[in-house]
Amino acid sequence: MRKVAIVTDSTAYLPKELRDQLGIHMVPLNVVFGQDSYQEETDLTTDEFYEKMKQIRDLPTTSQPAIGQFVELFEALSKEGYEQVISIHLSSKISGTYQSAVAAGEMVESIEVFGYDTAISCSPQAQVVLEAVRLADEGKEAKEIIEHLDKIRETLRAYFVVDDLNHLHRGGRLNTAQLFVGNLLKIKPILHLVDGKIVPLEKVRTEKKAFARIKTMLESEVSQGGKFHVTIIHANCENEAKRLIDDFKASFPDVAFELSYFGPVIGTHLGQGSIGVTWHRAVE
Ligand code: MYR
Repeated sequence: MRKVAIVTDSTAYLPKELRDQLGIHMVPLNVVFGQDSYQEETDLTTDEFYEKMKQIRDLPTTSQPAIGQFVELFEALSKEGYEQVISIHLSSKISGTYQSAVAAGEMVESIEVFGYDTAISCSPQAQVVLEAVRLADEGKEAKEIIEHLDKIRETLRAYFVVDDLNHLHRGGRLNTAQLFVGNLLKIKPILHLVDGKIVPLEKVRTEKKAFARIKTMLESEVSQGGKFHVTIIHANCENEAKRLIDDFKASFPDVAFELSYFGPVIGTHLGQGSIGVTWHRAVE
């Protein structure tokens, strides 16, 4: 049995079968429709969420897990015999999930808890989790694993294009000036995360131009060498994402591609039709 337990939150969108197979523990974030609160990936699937979105007028909100959920999990992991936990989360600048995990860790004395802020979310967060599992299975201690995760975090990239910037603004993740410029010029800014916060990277007028620009950024990194893994993430627009994968594959035949999805919590903030292109470079 590994000594270090690996915990993450639902926004890594790691399929349940994979989590079970690899012994990854997941704490869900919540989506709130009026009076009804749902834990994503647990009692609300992504398909159910986008279906519900078609039927409602008042858009949902989201919330981080309660500290008590982390406390309960860390206590259970301690009872199971783990000595350490690495709790890997979405950017602490866009959600209080990481802070909740750290606070819970300080409350549970029987096990050493290390919070890890990926400064990102979704598939790039999942890649960090998978590397942590690999190293934990090799018998590495938490501090050694975290040193390696820091190197991977440096290589994580996430660019995304949304249909409607109002979702991000309404949820407080895009400031009014950024919303104003986007709406005024009817542009489709390429968004990315800088120091864990969402900011526009470049203003382009069409989605086609946005993806062409993202391709040139990938090209400039791939040309420097290394093994790359790209994930295209979609908010209920799978066919478009698949077409984009085919298009990217034609330009990068040696790169590994994967398809993923923006689940309920991230989908609430980005809106249906959003597409992300993320990648990381393998680290020795
Ligand atoms: C909460 O209520 O605590 C969750 C807030 C989540 C905000 C999500 C904002 C969008 C992040 C997009 C990341 C895209 C990475 C590929």
